[in-house]
Amino acid sequence: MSVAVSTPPPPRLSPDWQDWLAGNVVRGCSDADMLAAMRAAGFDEQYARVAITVVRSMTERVQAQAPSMLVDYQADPLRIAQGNRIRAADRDVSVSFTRFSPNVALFANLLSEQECDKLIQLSAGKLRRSEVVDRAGGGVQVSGVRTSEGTYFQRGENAVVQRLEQRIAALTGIPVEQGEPLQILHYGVGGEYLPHHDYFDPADPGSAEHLQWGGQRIATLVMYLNDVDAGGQTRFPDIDLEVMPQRGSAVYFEYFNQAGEVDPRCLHAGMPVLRGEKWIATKWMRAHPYHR
Ligand SMILES: O=C(O)CCC(=O)C(=O)O
Repeated sequence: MSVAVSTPPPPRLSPDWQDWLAGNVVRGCSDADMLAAMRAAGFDEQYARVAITVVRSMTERVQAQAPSMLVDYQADPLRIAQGNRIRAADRDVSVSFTRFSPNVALFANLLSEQECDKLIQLSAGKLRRSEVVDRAGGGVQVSGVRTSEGTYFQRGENAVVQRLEQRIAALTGIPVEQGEPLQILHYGVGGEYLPHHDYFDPADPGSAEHLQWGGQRIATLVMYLNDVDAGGQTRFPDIDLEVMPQRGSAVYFEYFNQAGEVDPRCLHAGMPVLRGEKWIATKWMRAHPYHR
């Protein structure tokens, strides 16, 4: 009688490692470099070789089938400058954490206290109810989805804005010209921004109008201008992440996966302010120079 031998199933490559491999393939990394990194992380050599071959062939097939998605915008694993402490134009900025797919980074001291105060002071007299994109008709409209008030500064409008824009460009690698005007937002108690995406959904009829001024949005930087006593965190429900507003810090996130498609998991919300008030500055960045 023959003996039944049960072979254990091979271990699965985790989604994070799959994304890591796919991202490196898209960036043109060699198999040898990826193999060395996987070996250093403790993978068996034979297993790593097979994983690299499989992910490379799948990624290259997707790239070949979707060239139009890749032409307009080529996503990188994370665009920000490398290092735990980054010289961003005139200021050293600390990176508190990063995560990938979707890509998110938290910066600890992007703005000085004086800069935060200055932006609030320059905005305080000219706030108007915030608006959201009209997804059906184009343009913008007031909506219960977003109950803040805000104002804008054009690119380079004053010295503090100019300085900040240079800093953001140095940090993210996204040129100043691709930035939309800096938005300053104020939320009172109960003020919130319900879960939303910052990119323009290609399926929405209203998106075409917005896309003509610099193409798709690719990334957001939310800068916290004050400490909030309770609530007001920026929440990413699909990745279980909440960032507490702390004066001078900022959360940066990108919307594309490594195949160049929008990644809906960058869904985010400004949670209701429970006590105190919340001031932020938001920079939305485009795939191409923004002109309007
Ligand atoms: O208020 C926040 O924390 C988030 C702001 C936001 O979602 C945005 O400006 O797109």
